[in-house]
Amino acid sequence: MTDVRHDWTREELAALFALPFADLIFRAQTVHRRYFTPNEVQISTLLSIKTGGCPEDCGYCSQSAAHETGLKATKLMDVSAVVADAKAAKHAGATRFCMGAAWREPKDKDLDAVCEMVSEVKSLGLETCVTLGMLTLPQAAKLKGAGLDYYNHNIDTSPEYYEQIITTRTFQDRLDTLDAVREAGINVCCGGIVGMGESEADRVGMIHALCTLPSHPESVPINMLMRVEGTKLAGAASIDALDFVRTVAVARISMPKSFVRLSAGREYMSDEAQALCFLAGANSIFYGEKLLTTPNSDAHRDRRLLARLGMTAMAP
Ligand code: SAM
Ligand code: DTB
Ligand code: SF4
Repeated sequence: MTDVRHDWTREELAALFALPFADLIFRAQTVHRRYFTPNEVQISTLLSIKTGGCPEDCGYCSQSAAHETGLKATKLMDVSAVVADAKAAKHAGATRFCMGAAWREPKDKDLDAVCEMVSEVKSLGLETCVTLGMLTLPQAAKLKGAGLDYYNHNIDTSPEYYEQIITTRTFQDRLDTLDAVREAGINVCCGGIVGMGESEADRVGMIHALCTLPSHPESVPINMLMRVEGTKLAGAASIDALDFVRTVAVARISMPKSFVRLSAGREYMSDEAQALCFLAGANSIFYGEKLLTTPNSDAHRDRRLLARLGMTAMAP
């Protein structure tokens, strides 16, 4: 019997969260080794190609126009500048280049420019990923035509907690975009954030929404909230690192073939906490000094950490 299932119940996932820590990690590591080469990590680099001034009101985000964060809004970058950054990322060891834009959805003219970026970055031999907000099927098809490998669009949290975080688009809107991306034949990168004041039941609900999708996302980013001054969630209580590790483990067990990405928040984590995340089945990270607008764990520290753990970067 395969353990890739789409019929997980919330009760089953809650029971995983409640396991003694070592039992949970043992299970996650066992599943991980069934589907992946152990000790290998996929490395992506992020670039914000259009920063700030976003009309959405996501409570965590430095880029929402609803927040006074002191972030300077920029126009869409030139294709040549993006390509220069992608070359540098490749040189530093990334195999995937992820471009993010602070839009509710892309306008046609902007989408044309992003398609050009995608095909240029792809021609460097990098995998491509973009996150541009909501998409229609024709827009997704256009990106696919340009050679896009992955589209990132997170559900962010459980369906129940969602309205506490975002009011300008619905959970269903997110699912509709994911459907369009899937139908266009693009790999789906979809996960969420922990540390936004959600309950454990909400973490169960978030993983449940992901692992009961008709196809599991190929990539599942688990972000720890980056608390940004001026955002609605600036004062959120920090979460227990072990609860974060548990979320990674439950994602690994419930979506065995997906890359689980240890995303935002590594900056806040000790090397030991990150090592536990890898042990729990995380096998993808963002590499580079910045995420989109907030600091990332620095590249020097990452190289040292991977070396200390005997881990290597995955070949493209
Ligand atoms: N505007 C697009 C959208 O929201 O679909 C793309 C960019 S958006 C920054 C991509 C994802 O990054 C969000 O869905 C959220 O999950 C994550 N993110 C944004 N700000 C974050 C923060 N402060 N801490 C952790 N994750 C964050
Ligand atoms: C995802 O899940 N995490 C990345 C990526 N997808 C686009 C973004 C993290 C952003 C963290 C906050 C910032 O740097 O603005
Ligand atoms: Fe805009 Fe994306 Fe930030 Fe939401 S997460 S405010 S959609 S940039």
